[in-house]
Amino acid sequence: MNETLTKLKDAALSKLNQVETLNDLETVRVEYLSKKGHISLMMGKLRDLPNEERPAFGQIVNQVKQEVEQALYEKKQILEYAALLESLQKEHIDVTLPGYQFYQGSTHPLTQVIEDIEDLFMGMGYTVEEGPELENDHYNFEMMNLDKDHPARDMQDTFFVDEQMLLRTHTSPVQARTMLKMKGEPLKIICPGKVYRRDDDDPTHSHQFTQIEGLVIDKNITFAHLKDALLTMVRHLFGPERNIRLRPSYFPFTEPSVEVDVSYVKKDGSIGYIEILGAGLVHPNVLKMGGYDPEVYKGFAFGVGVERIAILKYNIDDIRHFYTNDIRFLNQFKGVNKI
Ligand code: FA5
Repeated sequence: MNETLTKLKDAALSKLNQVETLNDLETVRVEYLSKKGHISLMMGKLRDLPNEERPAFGQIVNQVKQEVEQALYEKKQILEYAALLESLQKEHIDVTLPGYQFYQGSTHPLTQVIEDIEDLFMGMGYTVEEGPELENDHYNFEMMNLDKDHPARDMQDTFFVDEQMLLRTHTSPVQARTMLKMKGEPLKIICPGKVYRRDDDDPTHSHQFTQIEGLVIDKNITFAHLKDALLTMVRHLFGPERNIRLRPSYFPFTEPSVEVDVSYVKKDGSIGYIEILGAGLVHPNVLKMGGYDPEVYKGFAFGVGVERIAILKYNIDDIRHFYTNDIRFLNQFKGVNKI
């Protein structure tokens, strides 16, 4: 019996010695140490032996079992270490390689101007309203006192989707929409957004640009309130040194109406003026259509071109820079305002 056990042990140890993979090691473990393995079967033989032989036999089987288990454990350590080394070599990481660069973006200069103006007016109690870019003729023109055949429509030609729907030519339709929403209550709003016109592109004109509308309706509103709001905005944007110029103008939705120009230094050093907005006191017809009694309520309104503000603020020579997405141009506006 002892001889059988010694052979069994030698065979197990020899197999363990030759094993090269963890899979093969498991096969040997199952063969010798599992429930139906050779060593366990030898344990089973204990029952067949006379009582006096059992302790000695049990001791030897246990010893064989321990030796095989120990050899298996050591082999496992060796194979696992080898596997670890192999995978470390395969997944080798070069910590000296430069890391990925994460570029910090920034908001578009036009967005920066819009947010700056929003902050200013919100601080003065205005709320921000928005309206659709695909607008109904009714709001874009008719509610703004421009009938179907009004000649002033020519100044704001645009793309009509069908008889009734068009790409809005200004942010003024948001005036009409808000008036109807407010149902005759006093209001104080600004409305930023994109607008579209059949204008030929040049350094100060684009077929698509951005406006911010302002509208205040209350009792006792006068032209002085309008002038104060405009001066506050211009001084906030350009500093107290900048001059503005108010020119009498015509808009069907305001009476009287003005256009406002801001001074700037031209490339040759001379002073020029660039128009930034149109404004006026809200026309009684517009108030009436919006649900306000013009005998009780008055209002002022303005529509400012955001690109024109940005052109002046950052000394930009061509409006088209805002749309061509040249990263070298856009990178100059990182952190210009708080972002
Ligand atoms: C209007 O659009 C009126 N709705 C403004 C207004 C609102 C007047 C409320 C009275 C009361 P106007 O067409 O002038 O007005 O445009 C207003 C501003 O938009 C201009 O002063 C200019 O700054 C800008 N603007 C107009 N056309 C263009 C264009 N093609 N490209 C870039 N900016 C433009």
